[in-house]
Amino acid sequence: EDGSALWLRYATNGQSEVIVQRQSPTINIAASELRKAWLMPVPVALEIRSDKEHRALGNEGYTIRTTIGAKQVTVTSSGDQGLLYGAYHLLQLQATGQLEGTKLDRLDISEKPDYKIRILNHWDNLDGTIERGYAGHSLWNWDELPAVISPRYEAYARANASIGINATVLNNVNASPEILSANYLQKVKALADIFRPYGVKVYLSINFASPMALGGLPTADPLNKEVAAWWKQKVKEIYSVIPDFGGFLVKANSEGQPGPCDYGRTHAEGANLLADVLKPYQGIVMWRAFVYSPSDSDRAKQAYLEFEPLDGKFRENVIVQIKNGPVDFQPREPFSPLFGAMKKTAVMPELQITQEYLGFSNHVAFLAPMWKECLDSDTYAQGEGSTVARVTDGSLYGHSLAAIAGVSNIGNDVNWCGHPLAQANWYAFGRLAWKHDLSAEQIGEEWLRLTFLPVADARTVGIEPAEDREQLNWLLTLLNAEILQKSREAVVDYMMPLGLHHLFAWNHHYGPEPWCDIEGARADWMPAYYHRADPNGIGFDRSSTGSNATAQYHSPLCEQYDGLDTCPEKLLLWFHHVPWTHSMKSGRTLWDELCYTYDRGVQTTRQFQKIWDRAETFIDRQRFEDVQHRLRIQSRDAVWWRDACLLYFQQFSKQAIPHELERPVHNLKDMMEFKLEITNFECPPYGFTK
Ligand code: BDP
Repeated sequence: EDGSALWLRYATNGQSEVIVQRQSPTINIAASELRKAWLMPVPVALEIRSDKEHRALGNEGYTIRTTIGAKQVTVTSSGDQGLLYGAYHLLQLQATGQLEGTKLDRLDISEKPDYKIRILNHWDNLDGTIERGYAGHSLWNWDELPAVISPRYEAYARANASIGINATVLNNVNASPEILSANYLQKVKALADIFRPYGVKVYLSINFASPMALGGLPTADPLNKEVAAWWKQKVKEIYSVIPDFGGFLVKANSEGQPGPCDYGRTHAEGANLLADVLKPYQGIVMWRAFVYSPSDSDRAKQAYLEFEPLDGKFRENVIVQIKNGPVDFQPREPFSPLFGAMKKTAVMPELQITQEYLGFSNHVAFLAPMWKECLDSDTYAQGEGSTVARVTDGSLYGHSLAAIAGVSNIGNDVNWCGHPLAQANWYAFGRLAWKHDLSAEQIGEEWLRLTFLPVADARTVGIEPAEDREQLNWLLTLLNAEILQKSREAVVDYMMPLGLHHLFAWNHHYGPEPWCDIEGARADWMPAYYHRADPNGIGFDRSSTGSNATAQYHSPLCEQYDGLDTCPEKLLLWFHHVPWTHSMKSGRTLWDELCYTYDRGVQTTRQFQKIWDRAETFIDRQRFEDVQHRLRIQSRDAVWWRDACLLYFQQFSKQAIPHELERPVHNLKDMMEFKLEITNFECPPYGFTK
């Protein structure tokens, strides 16, 4: 059992009756999945119907109903894609035990996605490495494509389709111009052809200076006629090869990437150039708002300052892609104030599935609670109820373009995601992109059942199935409540308690380096820029007495964040520089509260080990031991984080660690001397080992 089957562990006895009206590549997949895996005693019919109800659900939406006196289950959609999604839904209900007894007789399900474009962003380079990838190398074997087609390409498309993901950006946002060469477009076409019947559309990241690098032009100025002509021709070429190509993702004028600002033009002028040439083909531009320059005071304010004034200046087929928080995928950030600030422009959230700042694929961190926190945040942009979800799903401002992106955690590791439990994050992204009001608890439970039940069932057959089943259900509920649901908060506790942020080693972002200070490096890449510890206190003053980033939020949030006493404590040091002696809601001083929070992170992680060991007799050895091994690393790392941060900050606070708490087990000097060598962002086998 190597984990390669993901959450798709349906039985395959190949007996079932499936009734189809007509054939198409997509319907054929739906029918074949059902024929192989449908075990219930009634046939399934796949029906295309464009009545009012199903037209309203769109070609990806569907209904599932028990019909003809409970003698048949019918999946109905106005489009082929909806039938495929409906088929997977039905199989998932079966696999999680939700069709047992009389439930099958009363099916009445109606589904429709909240976001039109549910897209993965692969940060995969053409040389096979993955930026911030911790599950091996790229799945795309560019050297062998298009001649050699790995079976994993189809398995990838199938896994995505099974959770409703309908789009993918194949290459890194730090894009090589090469991806648009005729040679590479043939490779991209080969992948697009495999993904198409599964409803997964291909997009590419582009390098804004491609007209120079690839076309030999002297400039990439978006207002230059030859530049525009070059893009027009290139886009024509792309569509002649891939007729349903989705469009471009662009990282421009960010972290050294070229962009329109190099020529004194705005982001809107850059985006519109591409939007205009893509428009005749219904292509779109996803233009990233991840911009910050070393000169300005507060990095957290810069995307807003740059983009908010451009609202209304973008073409209709441009969507601005915004990271969930204003800095950079920290384990906890407030939502980016750009959500709700741009009203005339469609905007989309960019979430990070890969755990760049959450322990790579060594630490368990179920991210659904973090993404929910962002999506459910009220921006108050149009009064109460203007959540980030509603700002981005198109409903608040009536945008027809609605999308959500997740930076993928997939590599060519056999189990796709490195950590066996990290598969839950790929799954959760798909589920939330489909329906953002699903709860993290439900998603966790679904994933655990789909991933572990069928295997355990197969193993327990013939022993005491009923009794085992009960215990297994109990165990999965426990794993969900006590590991998955608590895991992200545990990471926050030991990496960034109370809103303290960006204490990561500056290049690899794995371990703690609050002391890190590299000569000549950008100040805003150094931890001291963020923690600002001094003898008086700690934290970044973003209130009206400081950088005034709080003013970028709508009332009443701006006042709430601005006040030291009204700011939620989990974001306190994000928004305020707070005296060590400040009295917290618990009655403790800030210093003591920090100590307690770090310690809680360590204790919770140890608790994960205890809980996981209970799974030993139910879960196959390979996955059981793999997780057990990684939890050991995580527990050691949690201690490393706590010791490094507390001993370092203690130099400023000059206060003792409360006597009732565990003592540090590392020396500050050792930790400061330790250098973790990580090349190509691969996952280190251990954290601090000295
Ligand atoms: C940061 C990563 C960097 C990415 C950048 C981005 O450290 O590797 O290129 O974001 O999103 O989080 O463009």
